[in-house]
Amino acid sequence: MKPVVRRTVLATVAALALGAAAPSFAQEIKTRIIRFGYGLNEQSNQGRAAKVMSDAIAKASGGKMKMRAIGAAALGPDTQMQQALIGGAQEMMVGSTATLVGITKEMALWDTPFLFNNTQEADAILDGPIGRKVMDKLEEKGLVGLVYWENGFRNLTNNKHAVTKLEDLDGVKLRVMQNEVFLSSFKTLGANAIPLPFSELFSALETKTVDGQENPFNTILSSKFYEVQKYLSITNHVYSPWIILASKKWWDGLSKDEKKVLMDAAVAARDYERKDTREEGAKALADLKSKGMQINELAPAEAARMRSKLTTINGGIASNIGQPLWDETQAALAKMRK
Ligand code: KDG
Repeated sequence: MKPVVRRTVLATVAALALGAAAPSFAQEIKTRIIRFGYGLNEQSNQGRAAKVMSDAIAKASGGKMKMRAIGAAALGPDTQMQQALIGGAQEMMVGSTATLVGITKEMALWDTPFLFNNTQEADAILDGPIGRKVMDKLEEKGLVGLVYWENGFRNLTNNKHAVTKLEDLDGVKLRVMQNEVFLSSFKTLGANAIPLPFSELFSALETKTVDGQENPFNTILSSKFYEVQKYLSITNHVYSPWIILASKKWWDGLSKDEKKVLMDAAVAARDYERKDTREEGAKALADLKSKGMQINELAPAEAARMRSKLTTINGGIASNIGQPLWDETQAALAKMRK
């Protein structure tokens, strides 16, 4: 070995052995690749926000960090991606908080029917101390929560008939997220609730394995559920958040600067995503009507009946997530509503 090469190798080995930073050229070459999985398609509000986040990371890191946004559940459904993050086989994802309740039971707080009356309440609680407290519970399970995005208020679709009153759900085979609160919510309403991953939902509707489902207008449009669903009944029965997650195994190995790049990009993408979701949501309803869906709103008296029936499960949610967290949330909402 030539003396100059030998000296460089020895210097590198010595520097690394002494814990000194590796020679800068090693850092110049290394680009950090981030696999970011999500379940909706690229044209959805989720896909558009993932692109915004990817661009923000590339810009802020000068190209040293590259987020590959991989949609349409190509990396698996939410639950599979969550496990991949915990094991360190995947770096990041966005998915539903509802599919996290098997990992962190406090996430079920966000499944509470009619918890939020509007997006202002949702933003204030989710982005405030209570949302952060629930998110921090993820760390002991190997996940890091960065921010919440908006999935939105959920509404019913089905192929049997318009849902104009509680009784119309009797016996309807309704797909729900894999989550105890959603299961008990719709069993309470008389539906035959069937838990399925989002990635299997379109084919389950198409093959009539299920009669209906519930999701925000944006998702009903971007996932083309109007092609296999006739009736859309506006219930706004629960506000669903999405959550940006990182693998804790991976996250703990990042530098402070890298973590700041990711957090800043997640926040910027959140603000974009909420604005985009709300603007597109209003248009989506009109689009769904133009695509032939028969749309109805429940009469106030019927909506009130559904609400009082659905909220009978709240006691079970409170004991599951812990009465103090439940009481703190209700008190914060009461204060906002004064
Ligand atoms: O990543 C897609 C799902 O997490 C999300 O859309 C959840 O609303 C959801 C559903 O119905 O599965």
